[in-house]
Amino acid sequence: MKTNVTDLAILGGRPAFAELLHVGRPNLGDQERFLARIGGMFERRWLSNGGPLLTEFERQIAQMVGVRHCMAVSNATVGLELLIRALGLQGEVIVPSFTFIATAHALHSQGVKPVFCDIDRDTHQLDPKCIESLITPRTSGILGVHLWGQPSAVEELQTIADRHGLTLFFDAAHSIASTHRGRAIGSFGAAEVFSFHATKFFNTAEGGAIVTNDDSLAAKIAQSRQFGFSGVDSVVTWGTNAKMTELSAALGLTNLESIDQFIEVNEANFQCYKENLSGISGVTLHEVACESERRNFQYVVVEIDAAVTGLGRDELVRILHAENVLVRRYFFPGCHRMEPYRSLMPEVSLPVTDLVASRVMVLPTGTAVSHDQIRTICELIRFAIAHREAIAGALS
Ligand code: T4K
Repeated sequence: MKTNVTDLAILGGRPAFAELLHVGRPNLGDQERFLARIGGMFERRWLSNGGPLLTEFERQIAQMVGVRHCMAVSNATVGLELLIRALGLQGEVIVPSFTFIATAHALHSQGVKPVFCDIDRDTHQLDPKCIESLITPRTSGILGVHLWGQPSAVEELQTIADRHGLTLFFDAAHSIASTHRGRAIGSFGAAEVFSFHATKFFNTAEGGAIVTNDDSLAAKIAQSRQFGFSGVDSVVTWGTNAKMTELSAALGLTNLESIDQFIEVNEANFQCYKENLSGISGVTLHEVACESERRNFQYVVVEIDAAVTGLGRDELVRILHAENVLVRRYFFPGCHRMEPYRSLMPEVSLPVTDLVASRVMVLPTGTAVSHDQIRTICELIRFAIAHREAIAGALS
């Protein structure tokens, strides 16, 4: 039997939402200002290949991050691929498995083996203690992921990379506008890659950017994102088409004007969840360490301990989906349990990743979600756990 709004209502729960509540509903800036930019684009008839909107967008991102170079790209996955190639990485690169599959695929597509490493139980970031035992003569780099918009253990990773002559670089897909020790994420390692996908709190519909202080790396990437051209008819290197359009840059410039407001909304949403989830045993909000640091509060992440709640994460996800709350199980089950890696490396064992991936649930946030809706989501979670026996019967 399907548990739905009516079932919870019969049990005395509050009927939930008529509309779907998503994780990853886009935040959007001022529509008039976006249309004005698009008006200029129509007049110029310049749509891609390095137009004025793109140039200005790259300038503003570089300035915000405090780096010399920003190369906007069509998405972060291709940005990672370009960067891996431009860094000349070969053999093996150590990377967390607890990340979106694109991180691993970017390495694999460039002929580099992702060597999956476990994460820290508390931070969910790559665990520096697990890295050195994975280093072999074939290891060329470490790819950290600043998961959930929070920093990796940057200093520890850099120390290990330096000690073994490895290149450290970062997947910063979640992390624009967050800082670490007062420095913007984007300015660490050899280079970092942001995602500006629609589901990110700051978006350009599709898009991303590679940011670095390395002049020669930036020059290589600028060429390789445009087929390897240097000038009009001279191709000097391998390349692909990874260009961001003027349309995306127009959205990026518009959304940049509202980025502080998006963060304020996200932070207030996080606090609202914190208040309303407090006291539910077995439901732990993943804390955002933000003392004297800036955080974008992009994701609201909870861990469900089924031994305490009596209701597993997956059951809770089913119940919330039935109530139109489309929570997500990011990043279940971990890249090492997805193809082609599961078949290529069946021996990989990552106990902390497995544990965290089996417990994590990501809740809706952003400007499309109201505090009333958040309170109702928390009420649903509380109610489902309190009535777990009746609900478990209905689910079976
Ligand atoms: N590295 C990391 C660590 C990443 O998390 C990602 C991407 C990447 C690299 C690669 O970045 P990109 O190449 O994408 O720039 C979504 C995003 O597509 C993906 O960008 C993101 N991470 C990942 C965490 O989430 P899905 O498969 O969950 O997307 P989807 O289509 O299920 O959308 C999620 C929810 O958002 C849906 O419930 C509907 C809602 N939505 C989505 C879109 C596109 C909207 O309301 N409006 C929209 O326009 O991957």
